Amino acid sequence: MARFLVMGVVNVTPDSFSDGGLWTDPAQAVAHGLDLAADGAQLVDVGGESTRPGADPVTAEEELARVAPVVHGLVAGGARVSIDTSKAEVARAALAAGADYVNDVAAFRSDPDLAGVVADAGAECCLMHMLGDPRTMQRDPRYDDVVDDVKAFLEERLAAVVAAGVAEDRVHLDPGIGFGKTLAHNLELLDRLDEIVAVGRPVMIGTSRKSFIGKLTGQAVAAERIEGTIATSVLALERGATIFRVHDVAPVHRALTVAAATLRRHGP
Ligand code: PMM
Repeated sequence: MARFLVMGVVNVTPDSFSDGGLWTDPAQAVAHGLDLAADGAQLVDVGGESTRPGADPVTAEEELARVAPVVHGLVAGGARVSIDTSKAEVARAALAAGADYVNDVAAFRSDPDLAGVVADAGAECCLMHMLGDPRTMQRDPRYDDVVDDVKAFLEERLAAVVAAGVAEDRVHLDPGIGFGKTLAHNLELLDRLDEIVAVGRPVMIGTSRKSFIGKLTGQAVAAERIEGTIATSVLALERGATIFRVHDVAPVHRALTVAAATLRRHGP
């Protein structure tokens, strides 16, 4: 892989925590995604189900109705598209429409057919750690050792999807910042991210605008948490992460470009 890859976020949901309701019109969502691609996003991640704490699930029909026109429009516009879903039916339709990456916050646990869909398409995928589900995950999350526990989970899920037919070299791993984690858990995962990188697969990190940044800075408005997004992304790059899922693609891409040029192992 190149030095790093920025994944731009387009949530086609009424209720995502930082951009919910902004991109429910498909034409506007497509235009926004193409803007993110022009800003440096090599992948545009399209999501039709909110995963914010407390969110209720949606049906596959509803999710597909939200994302299908956006995936089609982005592919037609020349963008590389990722589908953010836990459902095989949604992933199958998105891959058929030209997406080639499946980003699942449930790490292929919630739909037994998802691994087969990804394997058949030869798509890349991301397995993310989450404790519980979005409705319950922020209720007093506990770990023996958050990094050891997340790492063991990701190793188990990697083995499971490979056993289900997905080629290991198509799989990326994500510790799931904010998904069943306290502020202290998130900071420890970021600080010790090299231990997740040591599993041996490319690591994705998603700190963009998340509430732990607001807890540190006092910023209540998610869209204003850009400096914290940049600080944590640069730190994660230094620890070995290579894929960055963010809303504010242009500033994060510029920051990572400078940081990567500075780190000897990433080269000029
Ligand atoms: N975060 C969100 C949604 N999907 N996927 C991965 N792989 N990693 C993340 O950290 C992640 C994700 C929640 O953020 P959003 O509501 O702004 O999309």
